[in-house]
Amino acid sequence: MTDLKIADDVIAAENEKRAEALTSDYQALGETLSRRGVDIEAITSQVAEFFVAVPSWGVGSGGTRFARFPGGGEPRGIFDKLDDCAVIHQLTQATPTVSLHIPWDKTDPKELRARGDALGLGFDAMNSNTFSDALGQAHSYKFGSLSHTDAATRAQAIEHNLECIEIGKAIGSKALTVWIGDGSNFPGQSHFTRAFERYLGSMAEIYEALPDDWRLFSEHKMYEPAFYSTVVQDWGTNYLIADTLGPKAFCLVDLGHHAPNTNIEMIVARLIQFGKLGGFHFNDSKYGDDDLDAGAIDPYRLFLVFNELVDAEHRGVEGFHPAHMIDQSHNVTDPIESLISSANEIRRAYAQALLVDRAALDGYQDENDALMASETLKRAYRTDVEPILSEARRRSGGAIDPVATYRASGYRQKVMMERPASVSGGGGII
Ligand code: LRH
Ligand code: MN
Ligand code: MN
Repeated sequence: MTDLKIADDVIAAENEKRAEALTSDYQALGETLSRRGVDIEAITSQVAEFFVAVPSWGVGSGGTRFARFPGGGEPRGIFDKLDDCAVIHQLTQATPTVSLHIPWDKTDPKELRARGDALGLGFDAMNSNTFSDALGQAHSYKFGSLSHTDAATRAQAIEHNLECIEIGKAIGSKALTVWIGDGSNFPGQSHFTRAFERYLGSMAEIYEALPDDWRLFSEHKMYEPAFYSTVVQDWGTNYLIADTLGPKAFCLVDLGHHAPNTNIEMIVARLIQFGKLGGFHFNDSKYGDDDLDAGAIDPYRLFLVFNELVDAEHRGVEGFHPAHMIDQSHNVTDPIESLISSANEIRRAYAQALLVDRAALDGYQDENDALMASETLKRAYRTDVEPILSEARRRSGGAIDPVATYRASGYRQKVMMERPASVSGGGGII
């Protein structure tokens, strides 16, 4: 029996208000799509089966390096975070798993699993943290972790990743994501080749310890916290890592980790072509690793990424099952609302990509009809698929309008009474 955070009758009452309008919008969209030869029911079922993991670290207010302005009812620890994640899933029916970050979420794995089970939540990729020092650790990561010049520091960072695998095994995770902050701030500070050799050596040890049914994701990022060079700076380096380590190693693409204007969908296509796309950290950005809500800035780019994913699905690319995860930081919104909205935007991009007429597109590409090829994508993108998203949620027991239902439930007000106000101040997390 799942421990529901929002009373069923609140969802039912909110859905009741919107049911008639949804029925009529869904029917109208069904007719439009049927004229295009698309069966709305097939799309709705695919959308209902599409899931994305929420990051445990996303349900609290993030902050910037200047300040953190906590909201009310901030989670006090991992169990409060899981409660908040359960709310997001209950209303969206799109986020049945949580991605944990260790040591931030470190606690007895048995309790983690039990709480996850009680809330109807599973666990997606584990994330290690060797980009900040944990209390009492012997060696500092100030000058790097897996690529550090000092062998003892590297050993400590490797050991931490092995611990993440052990925790993950106990809670049913099947992947480890490794993002390191290693790099340099000054030309000459670090030897590019030697630093990368040391990184590869450390990663090989982590790879060795990986269970056979696990995947190892390396996540690249162009800069920050290192501002001159970063050891795993782009998808090319990331591909080299995955290729060097072996078949269980894959590249993770965080949408915010590229130079502005980078053609991310093309990177996605390349990684798919060479069997090394591991998964995503979805978010949006305007300038850098802004960690804004998915689809908030450039929803067309999100659609174009999904266009590549659906194209791969359509072609039946072997072994293609990327992990879908969100990685965001919320400073001015209620994090639960932001994550609800992002889960919906991600499903929206998926639904729109499913509407692309692939046979027509193939033809236009072969005939070099640039305008009609572009129009084919635009036609799918311009389709308002909201009735499909709402209907998929409704059929799975979620909310037709999840943000409105969340507000009507009074969940935030309730946890504000239970959870003491957390401290604001300078220096956020990521
Ligand atoms: C680094 C990053 C990485 C971390 C997370 C907190 O910028 O994207 O995925 O684990 O942020
Ligand atoms: Mn990330
Ligand atoms: Mn990031």
